[in-house]
Amino acid sequence: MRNIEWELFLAPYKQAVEELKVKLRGIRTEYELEHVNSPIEFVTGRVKPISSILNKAKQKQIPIEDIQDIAGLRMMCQFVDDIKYVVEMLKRRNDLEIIEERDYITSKKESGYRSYHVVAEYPVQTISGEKKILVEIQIRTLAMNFWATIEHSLNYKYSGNIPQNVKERLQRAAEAAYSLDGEMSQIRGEIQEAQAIFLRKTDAKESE
Ligand code: 0O2
Repeated sequence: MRNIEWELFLAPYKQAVEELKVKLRGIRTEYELEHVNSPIEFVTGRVKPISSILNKAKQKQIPIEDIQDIAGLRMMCQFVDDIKYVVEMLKRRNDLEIIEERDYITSKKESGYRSYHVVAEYPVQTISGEKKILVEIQIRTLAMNFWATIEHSLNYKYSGNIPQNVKERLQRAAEAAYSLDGEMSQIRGEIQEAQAIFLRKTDAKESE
């Protein structure tokens, strides 16, 4: 594909990512306005780079239109239990339709990776009408995100061939992150109470 063709192909994906970043970040804002602890800590989004699209299509022997994560969003939660809640919230939305779910929390990947993935159809309004495109939303805890970000950069460094000893350390680190999530869940009430006090103090200061 020529540059202009890529631009045209990627335009609706870019639009979807931009729209969904605003919409999903808006959920957190609503919680903040209501002074209720948000199940969403932060949201990021990106359009897959062309080289990664080509690699994935080649590796999976599929046309590029079938790649499910050209438009990708990530929703980070403080607690593991928030993930289910966020997924249910996404299911109730009428601006997207979830067509697939992958639970890598109950069944972690061999690497140690944990996250909950949903693939959704999202309608983008274009000058030639509505275009339904696929978006992948990854929902994970802050600890899972920390691990995945580091493992992703190591994978990049070693071009997908991470040395065995580093792989094993990463698997152990993934378990440590999961156990951290477990510990934090045990004291969820305490943490949220402290955060509510902190929020009230910040609000009071701002209105002085
Ligand atoms: P990037 O750079 O994040 O875009 P497959 O890639 O075949 O395993 P599939 O069917 O495409 O899987 O979809 P899946 O498994 O739902 O999601 C793939 C994406 O999940 C990856 O995208 C990563 O974002 C994330 N992911 C999956 N496994 C791992 C892992 O072991 N480590 C890390 N750090 N992330 C993982 P891409 O295209 O690989 O990369």
